[in-house]
Amino acid sequence: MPNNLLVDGPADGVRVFTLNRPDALNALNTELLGNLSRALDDAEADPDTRAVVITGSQKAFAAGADINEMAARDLVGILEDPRVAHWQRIDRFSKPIIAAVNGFALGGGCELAMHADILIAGENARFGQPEINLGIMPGAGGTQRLVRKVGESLAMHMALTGEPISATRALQAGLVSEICQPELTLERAVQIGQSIARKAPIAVRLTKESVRKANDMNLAEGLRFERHAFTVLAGTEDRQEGLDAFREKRKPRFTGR
Ligand code: CO8
Repeated sequence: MPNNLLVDGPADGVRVFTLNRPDALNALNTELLGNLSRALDDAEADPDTRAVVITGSQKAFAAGADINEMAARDLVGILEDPRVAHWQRIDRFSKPIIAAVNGFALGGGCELAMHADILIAGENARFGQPEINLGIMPGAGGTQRLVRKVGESLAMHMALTGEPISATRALQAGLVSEICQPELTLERAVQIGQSIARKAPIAVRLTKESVRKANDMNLAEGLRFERHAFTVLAGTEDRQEGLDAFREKRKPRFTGR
């Protein structure tokens, strides 16, 4: 059976994961999610990996959870669903994740894209939560992350009608940060990953954590968290290096210390 997750790199600090179930439009079955989750464990442990890119094919980033697999699960099967742990693993990943999305990002595919910290979309991308058409609802963050990203009205529209939105609409709504030609989506995402890979790793880690706290905390708590993180960075060698390099008009050499 072909490997349903291709792993490339790290090259220049970036590892690329390509979802590879072309016959099912990269539908996320338990095996694929498990492979992604283990690949993230490896990337987490590897100091040479500073950012990861998740991508699919030109036709589909991922067309959702695997409907055949889901149909075979009853209530208890869903209650004890092993996929939940895999989604949590993706959510816990401490390094930046960039999604390079072409084609369909539907249901679990849209939810996976929303686990990314930066989302780059090809002009042909379609984002949607069509679960309602199947008599179910989003189950991996599609009602929670979507509303935080695009606001309640559009999130309700998407989740209640199942209608997908275009890349342009996703850009306007703030779901994606950039659109490009489909052939360039992956290249652009890797470029962004490489740019992040050149920064000070502890500063990157704390920045990601701090920005994400904005979803979980009120403003006063979030500002307190940011202040602590900012203070912690004062103890790093990379902070000294960054400030010295600026004043000496040279490029910094960050070591992750
Ligand atoms: N699961 C399994 N197989 C799929 C899926 C899927 N989600 N999507 C497409 N496929 C398969 C098709 O069955 C077809 O297989 P075959 O050739 O053997 O018949 C093949 O991929 C190609 O698909 P189409 O022929 O349908 O291609 P089209 O270009 O005509 O249509 C669409 C593309 C519009 C994307 C269409 O395939 C479609 O509507 N797919 C389903 C989209 C969907 O409803 N997604 C939501 C799934 S539910 C979900 O994601 C819930 C997540 C909950 C997570 C909870 C975790 C704990």
